[in-house]
Formats: sequence, C-alpha cells, structure tokens
Amino acid sequence: MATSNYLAISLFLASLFLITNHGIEASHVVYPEFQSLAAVTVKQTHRTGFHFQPPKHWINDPNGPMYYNGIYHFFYQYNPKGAVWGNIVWAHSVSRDMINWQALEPAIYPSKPFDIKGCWSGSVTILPGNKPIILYTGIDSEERQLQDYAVPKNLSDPYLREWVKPDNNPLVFPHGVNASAFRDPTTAWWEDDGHWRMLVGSRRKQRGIAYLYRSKDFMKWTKAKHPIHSKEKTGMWECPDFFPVSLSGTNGLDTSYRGPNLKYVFKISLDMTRYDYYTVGSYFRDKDRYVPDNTSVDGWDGLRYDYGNFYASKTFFDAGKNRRILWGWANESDSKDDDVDKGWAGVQAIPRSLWLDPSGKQVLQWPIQELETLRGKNAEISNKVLQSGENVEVGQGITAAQADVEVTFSFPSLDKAEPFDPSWVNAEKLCGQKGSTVKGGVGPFGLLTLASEKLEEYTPVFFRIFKAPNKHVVLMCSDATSSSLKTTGLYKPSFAGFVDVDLADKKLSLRSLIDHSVVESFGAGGKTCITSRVYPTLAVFSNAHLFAFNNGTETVTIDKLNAWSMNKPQMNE
Ligand SMILES: *[C@@H]1O[C@H](CO)[C@@H](O)[C@H](O)[C@H]1NC(C)=O
Ligand SMILES: *[C@@H]1O[C@H](CO)[C@@H](O)[C@H](O)[C@H]1NC(C)=O
Ligand SMILES: *[C@@H]1O[C@H](CO)[C@@H](O)[C@H](O)[C@H]1NC(C)=O
Ligand SMILES: *[C@@H]1O[C@H](CO)[C@@H](O)[C@H](O)[C@H]1NC(C)=O
Ligand SMILES: *[C@H]1O[C@@H](CO)[C@H](O)[C@@H](O)[C@@H]1NC(C)=O
Repeated sequence: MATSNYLAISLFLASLFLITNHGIEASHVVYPEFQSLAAVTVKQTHRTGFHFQPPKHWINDPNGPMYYNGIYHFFYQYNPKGAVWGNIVWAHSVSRDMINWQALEPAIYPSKPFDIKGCWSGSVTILPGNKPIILYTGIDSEERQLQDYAVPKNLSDPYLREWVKPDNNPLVFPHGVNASAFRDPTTAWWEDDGHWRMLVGSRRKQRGIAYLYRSKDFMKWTKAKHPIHSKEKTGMWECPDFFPVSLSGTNGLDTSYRGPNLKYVFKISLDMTRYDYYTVGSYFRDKDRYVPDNTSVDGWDGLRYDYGNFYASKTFFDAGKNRRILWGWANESDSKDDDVDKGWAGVQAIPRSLWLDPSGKQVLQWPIQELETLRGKNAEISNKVLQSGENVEVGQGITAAQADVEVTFSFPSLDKAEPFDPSWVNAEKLCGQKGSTVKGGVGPFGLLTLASEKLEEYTPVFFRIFKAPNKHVVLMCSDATSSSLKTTGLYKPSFAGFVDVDLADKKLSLRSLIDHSVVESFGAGGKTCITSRVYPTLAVFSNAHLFAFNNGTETVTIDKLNAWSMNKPQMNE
C-alpha cells in the first residue's frame, strides 16, 4: 500500500479507535439494560441448522478447544442471562465429532477475587501425564486483567464437567503492562531448556504486543524481556495464537512439536478492525522471537483467515486425527435490538482443518470432514455452459436454506479479463464497486445463495478475474448488499478477498456452507474464505433458492456441481 494511503488509513483508524474507546474495549460493548434480560421467545427464522449455537442468548469467543480421551471439548464466552454481551461465563459442550454437541454446565464463572468481575478468553494446554489445564483472563474487583488457571476436578469423569480454580491464582499479575489491555493467554508450549512458554495479548499506546511468559512448573511465570512479536499502529492484540505447521502435507503438529521442515503461524485479532490476521514465519528459539517471512505482510494489510464475520479465532491440535483445527466466532450483522428481539446472537463458524499451502506463503482451510456426515439429498450438475448473463437454478428439491455446495467452474480463456488498476488494494472496496450486477470479462461468476425466487433477495458468492501487467488477479466476493429487503439495522458489507491462485488450468472452485443466516465460503480449495451473516425476509426456509450465474462476457462452464441438503445435528438442546 502506498505510504500516503497507509497514513490516511492509520489516522482514520486511530480516530475511530479513540471514538470507540471511552475506557471500554470495543470488544465488550455494554448495554446494561439488556445484559440480564432473558429471552422470552427464541425466534427461529435466522437460527442456524448445523452451526454451533446454544439454545439462546449471546455467545462470542471460542475458548480452550481440546481433544481429550476421545472427546472434543469446546468452551465459549456466553451470557447465560441475555442476548447482548455481559455476565460472561465459560460455557462448555462436548462432542465425539465436533458436529453433534451436548451442553454441560458452565465450566468457569466469576466466583473468586481473581475473576469476580469476569472470566474472559483463554486456552487449554495438555500437561505431561495427560492433564488438561485452562489458562484464562480473570477480571478482579479493580477491573485489572489477570491470568488465572483452572483444572478438572475429576480426571476420571469422561466429560470433565467440573473445573476448579486453585487458591494460588492468579498466576500472572499485570506487572509492567497495561492492566486494562492484558488478556487471552495462548496454549503453552514446552522448550528443551525446561521452560514452558505462553503468550498474552496487549498493547502499548498504539503498538500491538504479544508478551512472552516462561515457567518451569506452569505455576510461577516470568515475563521475558522482549515480547515474542509486536507491531506499531495495530492497537490491541486480542486472542493471539501461535503454532507450528508442517512444510508438507495436511497433518497438524502439536504446539510443542519441534523438528525440521516446519514454519510457524502467528495470528492476532485486531480490536481496531475486528478481523483476524496472520503471518507465516520463523520462530527463532535462541532469541525467543517470531519473525514473519518477507512474503507475509505484517499488520492489518495482511492475510486474514476469513474476510467476513470471523473473529477471536483459536486453533488446537487434534491428536485423535493428527490435524490442527480452527474455531472462530461469527457475530451478527443485525442490530442489538434485533438480537434482543430474536433472543440470541452469535454462532461459531464450522470448525476448519488448517494446514500450510505448498507455496509456504499462506494457510489453507477446509471444513472438517465430519461435516459431510450431515449431507442428505443431493443435486448434481456437470458440464453445463453458462452464457454471458445466464442464471441456472441448482438443487431444486434440496433445502437451499441449509445446504453444502461444491462447484468447479472453468473458462475457455483469460483473454477477456478486465484490466486491473494497481491502486485497487482494498478487495472489499473493489467488490463494492464491481458487484455481481456489474458486467465483467471473465466473471463475475459463482453462486447466488439464499436467493428468493425472483431475486429480490440474494447473497452472491463469486469470482472476478482481472489482468495485471504480469499476472492475473482473482477477486472473491460474498456480497450482502442485496441479501435482505429489510432496510434498517442491518450491516450489509461487500466482503471480499484476493485469491492467490494459479489459473493455468483455467478452473476455479468454490464451496459454500449455507445455513439460514450464514454463508460460509471457501475459494480455491480454502485459499480465501469469507463468512457472511445475512437476514433474508423472503428467501427463508423452503422459499430459499440456489442459483449459479455468469455475468461476464466470457462463457463459463460448471464442470461439476454438487449440492446437498444438510441434516440437523444434535445441537446443545
Ligand atoms: C470421578 O468420576 C468417576 C467417573 O464418572 C466417578 O466414578 C467417580 O465417582 C468420580 N469421583 C469423584 C470423587 O467424584
Ligand atoms: C491501557 O489500555 C486501555 C484499554 O485498552 C486504554 O484505554 C489505555 O489508553 C491504555 N493506556 C496506555 C498508557 O496505553
Ligand atoms: C525473502 O527472503 C528470502 C529468504 O528467506 C530471500 O531469498 C529473498 O531474497 C527475500 N526477498 C526479499 C524481497 O527480500
Ligand atoms: C447480471 O447483470 C445484469 C445486468 O447488469 C443484472 O441485471 C443482473 O442482476 C446480474 N446478475 C446477478 C446475478 O447479479
Ligand atoms: C460484527 O458486527 C458488525 C456489525 O455490527 C460489526 O461491524 C463488526 O465489528 C462486528 N465484529 C466483531 C468481531 O465484533
């Protein structure tokens, strides 16, 4: 990005930040009148069929996901009393497949001086001897952010229902750091020097920081002289995540794994922009520093796990299937009043397997394979040519409001690709200018999800291909502009990201998980992912339709498309 642009945007963001931060973190907007207002009814229209949700009320960050003795545990920030943020506890659910969930009693809730004003986000580490331990941020009576721990009361209970917070809490006081900006401890990792390491997100003025702490016994922690990483002008770093990825294959690695042929991924959730950014880089153990590769932009111009509603994400190593799994929170795009009215707010995105792209420059993400067990009735299209301006309805007879769609498009040539203007650095802005209705050369083509029969409402997920001097540029959009006839209170962004993909075979693939108010899409095998929250008024339940479309001058072929109705799993009832 040009320096002048950078500066303008920094200043803009800095002013935004000042406006939204009257001592309250943007992450925790407080509505005292609503935070303990229990839902009377739970409105069904936009509730999801197969995404993770409790039966009612507010949820936010995923916490401490783990695989333990054959069972997946998932904790999350939850308001048991209302549909806006407040009264936060660590709700707890268990599963054998991360698809069907059983709700248990909250694992952690405010009860001790070291967490009396809040039990905020954190992570699990599995200690030697197969003993899980939670590190989380507690808020004390002086509103200070402390790092606390909790352990299972009874390791023989297969569900680890009860957790205890020993009296030697807190483990870490905010010494020499800003006590109002010190939270979200990571999973710890073990190093050969006999010390555990863990990170805590923070900031100093506008510099985002991940502080590094070391401990021999997991109880006494010492802050390292240098943070593991920091970056100017990025503001508060929430929910840092740091883990190794293998240079080859799709298997995940334990967070403490050491060895050759790996890189590291470092992720932060930027409170300033409310998106999750990551870099791929190296961990220099001698200095205990992380350095992003020169192929990864560091800061809010960098890569994101998801270019839509996806925040506060966290990974864990699934030792059962040797993979690394990513969880992320997809917040609502309606208003607080809508949330109070519908009695619920927030879902978790479908858990994703995550591994390093063979290029080494980014990660790939794909819905966990277990999701496919929900696939029901199928509709298929192959070798269907879409002329310029043509729409085709797909999956008649499947539940288009609750579906999984995989499609591969091909195009005969790239000659008609529109010229790319190098000043187009902001994908979302570009998608706002060149939506699905603006004719292109190669593309826009893709899916019209959650569409009403006559297209009064639809959420298009599509590609547009541009020609730059030495390469092609692929834009992927998930555009909520026309998603709902409701005109007030909805946030309808033209979410978009660029896709770093080789077009030599003249093909592009797309998968979309459509779930009433969620459209979660994976472009080019998981190179670029976008989650949109939308609130159709006509395209609901059996009135929702699914189309494929082509609005470029070049013809496009649906090589193969498969759409499945998705069954409802057991979901925390
Ligand atoms: C621990 O859990 C096991 C298995 O559920 C149970 O049999 C045992 O009674 C529990 N122990 C205590 C002290 O609660
Ligand atoms: C400490 O953090 C709080 C919350 O982010 C912020 O309002 C305050 O300005 C910070 N103080 C300093 C000195 O950076
Ligand atoms: C990036 O780093 C690699 C080695 O890791 C080096 O070969 C390359 O020249 C660097 N590129 C730039 C633009 O600095
Ligand atoms: C395709 O373009 C035409 C003309 O600009 C527009 O009316 C139509 O809505 C577009 N189709 C989609 C799916 O956006
Ligand atoms: C989700 O909601 C939208 C619309 O209200 C906001 O613009 C986003 O900032 C918010 N995202 C998060 C992570 O809170």
